[in-house]
Order: sequence, then C-alpha cells, then structure tokens
Amino acid sequence: MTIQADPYVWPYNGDLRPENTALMIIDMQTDFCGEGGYVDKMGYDLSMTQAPIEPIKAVLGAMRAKGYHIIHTREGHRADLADLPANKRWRSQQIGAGIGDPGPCGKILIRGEPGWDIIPELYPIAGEPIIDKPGKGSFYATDLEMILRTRGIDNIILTGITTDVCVSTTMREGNDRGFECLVLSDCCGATDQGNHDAALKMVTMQGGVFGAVSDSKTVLEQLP
Ligand code: C5J
Repeated sequence: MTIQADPYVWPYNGDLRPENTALMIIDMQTDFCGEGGYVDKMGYDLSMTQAPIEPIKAVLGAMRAKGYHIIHTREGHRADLADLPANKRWRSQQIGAGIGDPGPCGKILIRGEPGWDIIPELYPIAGEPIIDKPGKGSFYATDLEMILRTRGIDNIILTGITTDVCVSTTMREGNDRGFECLVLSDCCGATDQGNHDAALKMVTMQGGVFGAVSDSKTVLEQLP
C-alpha cells in the first residue's frame, strides 16, 4: 500500500498501515493562524497560514475514520518563561510580538493562554496525544519519539504550520531518527510563499533527502 509522491512512491518499503502510520498536525494554534495572535502581531498575511485548515480537516477526518494515529503539537512556553531562551525572546520583541507579552489573545505563545491553543476546527479528540514543545522541532525537549516508538509508528505524514519552520524542522528531526516522512503540500502554510515552495522543494532533492511530498487529494484517494 502506497501513496503517489515526489520524488518516490511513499513509503519507500510499501508498508503503509493505520497501525504503523501517524498523521502529525503541527502548531495549528491561534497564535500562528488567528487574528491577534503571534503571526498576526508580526504583520504577516494570515491567509497563508489559514490556507491549510480545510485540507488538514479533510485528511484528519479520513485518517481518524480509518484508525490511523493522530498526533498534535503546540509551540509554547511556561508562564514563568523558564524555558524561553533569551535570544528567542529578544528576537520576537524586535518584530513587535514579544513572546510572553500581553496581546489580544492573551500572553503570546504562553501555555494555557487562548492564543496558544489549537484552533477549534482541528481540536484533538480523546486519545490523540498533544506534544507541547518549547522549540521549532517537535522532537526537541519532548516525549514525541518515545510515543512514536511505543506505538510502533514508522511512517509520519506531516501537516501544519509553518512549512519552513516547525514542519520542516520536525521532518528533518524525524528523518534523522529513521522515521519515513511524507509532507502534504496543501496541508502546510508559511508566512512567505517563496519559503513554502523552497521548503517543499528541498525535501525532494537527493532522491528524497528528508522523505517525500504529496498532497491532500492524493492521500484522500489512495490512503489504504
Ligand atoms: C514559527 C512554527 N514559525 N510553528 N513556528 O515560529 O512554525
């Protein structure tokens, strides 16, 4: 069982089953795609980070119905900022969206604040792990790898925002750990179209240096 993808039919070994495959939905939080959140405060075009909501919803519905593992992530920090590196805080302040500062959706990127949570359209249901991460990658300083190994997951289908930052970092981290990764082009969004396109193109180099690229339509048609 496989899915058409670029640059190879995915997964490489043809072993695609609900038991060994997870859909990862990365950082679909108000802070990244909602009015008044972190990305909005930085002045970027929200339509680009909102674009993947409907395609993800469709893939999520299909994969839930077929019994695939679903894993969500949220980027955020402790209220006391103990896990916020000083340089990350400083950079966010330079662009007018200081992490930990008050905003229309509560304190920016702080755990428990309204802007930090996953948007209602894609909210997790019981049994779907949520990985709370302080960084861009979903493996760094989290128990994601332990959860994947404990569940016997080999294949990861990546979606979410942003393509060039948290999705790309997670794909690279997963690939280095031996997970077989597929990213869905229309189920991701960036704050810049060129960065979105480049992040996806990079995956396809060297025979699939980080895995492969497909899209929601193909997955919905071909998912076993
Ligand atoms: C960013 C993310 N872009 N979720 N975070 O800072 O990609």
